[in-house]
Amino acid sequence: METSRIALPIGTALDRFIKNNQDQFQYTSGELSQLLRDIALASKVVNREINKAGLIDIMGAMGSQNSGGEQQQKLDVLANIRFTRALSKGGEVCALISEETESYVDLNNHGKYVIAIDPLDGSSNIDVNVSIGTIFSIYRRKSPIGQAITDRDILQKGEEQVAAGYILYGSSTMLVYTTGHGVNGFTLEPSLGEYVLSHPDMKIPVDGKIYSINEGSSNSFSTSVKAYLQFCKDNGHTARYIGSLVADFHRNLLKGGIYLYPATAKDPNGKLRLMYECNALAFIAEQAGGKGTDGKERILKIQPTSLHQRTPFYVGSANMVEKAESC
Ligand code: P6P
Repeated sequence: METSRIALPIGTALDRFIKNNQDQFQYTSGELSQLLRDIALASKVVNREINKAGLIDIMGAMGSQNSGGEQQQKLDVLANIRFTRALSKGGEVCALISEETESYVDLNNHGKYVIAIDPLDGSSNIDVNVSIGTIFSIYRRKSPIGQAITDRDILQKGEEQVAAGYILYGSSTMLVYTTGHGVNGFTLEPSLGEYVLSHPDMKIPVDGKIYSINEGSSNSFSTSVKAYLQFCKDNGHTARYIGSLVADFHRNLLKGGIYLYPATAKDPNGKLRLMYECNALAFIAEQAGGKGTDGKERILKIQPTSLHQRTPFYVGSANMVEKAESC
């Protein structure tokens, strides 16, 4: 007997979700849709290249360095080109801050938004097939539209973000973002090329048993960081560290946990970047009920003084971040 196949509902596509929630975005209706659509499109292109990394000549280093003197991988440069093109075509962005470029890129004086992006974080993991990610923050420009971009547009505190998110190129490709009204996760359905709502209203557990830190640097950790790590070990916590920020952050967001990148001898101000790594993830963490600090104050309260400045970063379950701060 013919059994009828039950067609599973496709679920809410990203475009539909944005339109359904447009009223939450305080600016004129189409802009956020356009921005997120541009980012989603670029991520699909990058995702396709990443999935072929072993087969075409885009693995390995470019032989050039980025703003922080780190070796650029070929995919770093490609991802930066893809996101820059997508965001300039949309016309909504006046300036782009990227890990891959020394200064900000002036895109369109009539654009209303400034975007800070790490096009491909953890890219050194590409060659060993470990998950990597894109991290982005969206700000509203401060200067009048049509005028030249100023530092007031560029060096904004994390609390000024109007939206933020990440794409995780992992066992599945996910886009997770917030506009300040909670956090929602979308999974790419490759056969359709659509991001579909898979993790509505994401909340990070208030406590957890996972701590993520590179203990290879522990000789230079402060006594307070060492004390917190000892607390974790005395309380049977599990160490999980992939060495790819977005992957570590995403796991801890779902399961509860804390990611720490404190000051070390090699990186006395921490390794991670305020503008295009920490601000976005701290915003998402807080929107999901967690915390993001530099060990003393909220990341989102830090006034940036330079595009590529680094900061110590403690992010994840609220109770775990508070405990780490209290050590
Ligand atoms: P370490 C990747 O280079 C990165 O920026 C993050 O994705 C990752 O969490 C961290 O640095 C790893 O740094 O010093 O532990 O190798």
